[in-house]
Amino acid sequence: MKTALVTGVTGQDGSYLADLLLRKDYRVVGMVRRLSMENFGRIEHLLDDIELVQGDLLDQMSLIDIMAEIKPDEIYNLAAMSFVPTSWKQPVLTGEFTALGVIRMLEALRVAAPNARFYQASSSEMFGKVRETPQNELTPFYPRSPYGVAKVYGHWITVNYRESYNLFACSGILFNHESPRRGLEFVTRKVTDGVARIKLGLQKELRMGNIAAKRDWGFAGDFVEAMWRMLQQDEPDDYVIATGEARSVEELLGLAFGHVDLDWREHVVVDSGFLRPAEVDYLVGDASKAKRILGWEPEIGFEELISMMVDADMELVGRTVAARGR
Ligand code: NAP
Ligand code: G4F
Repeated sequence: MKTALVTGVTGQDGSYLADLLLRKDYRVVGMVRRLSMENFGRIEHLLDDIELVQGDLLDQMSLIDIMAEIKPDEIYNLAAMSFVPTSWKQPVLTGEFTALGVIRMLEALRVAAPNARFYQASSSEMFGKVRETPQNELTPFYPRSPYGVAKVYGHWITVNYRESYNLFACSGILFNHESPRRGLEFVTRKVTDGVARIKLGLQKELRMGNIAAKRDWGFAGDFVEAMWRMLQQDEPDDYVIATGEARSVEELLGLAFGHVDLDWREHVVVDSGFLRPAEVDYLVGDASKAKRILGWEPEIGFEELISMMVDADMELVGRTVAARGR
């Protein structure tokens, strides 16, 4: 039985990856940071099947101790401060978590688990003000946020440790991926939750930022499969993971409101408070290397993804409404 260590197991991707690794009969150890109250909402269904250890990307010794103790075969470094707007409000902390956190993980691996295979959660946000379209593994980076800059550091330090110490370290450059487990502040979930609240009478309007922005949106459940496949290859490498199709936030609004027979124009208010100091206008990925080498392709398309998310939020918000009525 292989042992996998997953940082960020309480997050969207961590929870889907833990589901997948359990299906593949791994021993799954999730690293969680100490909070005054547990936030196990996304992994509640897994708590009997996974082990949890306490550690923090800010604390080097905790990472070394965990790796020495559990002796992982595979390490998936998903933990990060992942919300782009917060990276302007807390740029130093973002650098500590999202950039230096990666080298702390790699240093721990180097001293305590040098034979473990390592996955780094890199991001299409590194392409930022894009140099070419679509973006592939050779496209130069031009990050547009403190988050994107931190991810560029995490990406290159992973490549550097692979080349310096001959580690099996891979970096997945993942384009946006979403699900019913997505955090409420990200645009897809903000919209699907907003649609459910409007449809069920809990709110009237939805305040949005730049609705012209375009993203290449896939399903998180498909994307964690690509992470796993990267660590099963003979050689470590870096891969772009994307659907190859870009949609605008406006198209997202049309689909999500339309799914419950609402017209988004009657409810959406553009609010300059949600605009970013520097925007990433248009991202679309070329995942042909992942298709060729990993045999990976997305299964769930954008329409199906948004319908799934609206349906899930209708059910969730519906339960809140019913509980209030009791
Ligand atoms: P998420 O839902 O925001 O989850 C982030 C996870 O990191 C949470 O489990 C969080 O723990 C943990 N974390 C944050 N700071 C930590 C620290 N100092 N020590 C230990 N754990 C810490 O993010 P996600 O969407 O699952 O994304 C997973 C990774 O992929 C992130 O690195 C993200 O930047 C990257 N990524 C995501 C996408 C995407 O579209 N989703 C695309 C490209 C790359 P708490 O629960 O305690 O807060
Ligand atoms: O959903 P978002 O906040 O995601 P963003 O900034 O693309 O970042 C996500 O994907 C990255 C991969 O490229 C990850 F690395 C990162 O961790 C995160 O998961 O915003 C998407 C777009 C942006 O252009 C934003 O300006 O939607 C636009 N948008 C328009 N109105 C909005 C809103 N975004 C948010 N969050 N809220 C709005 O009201």
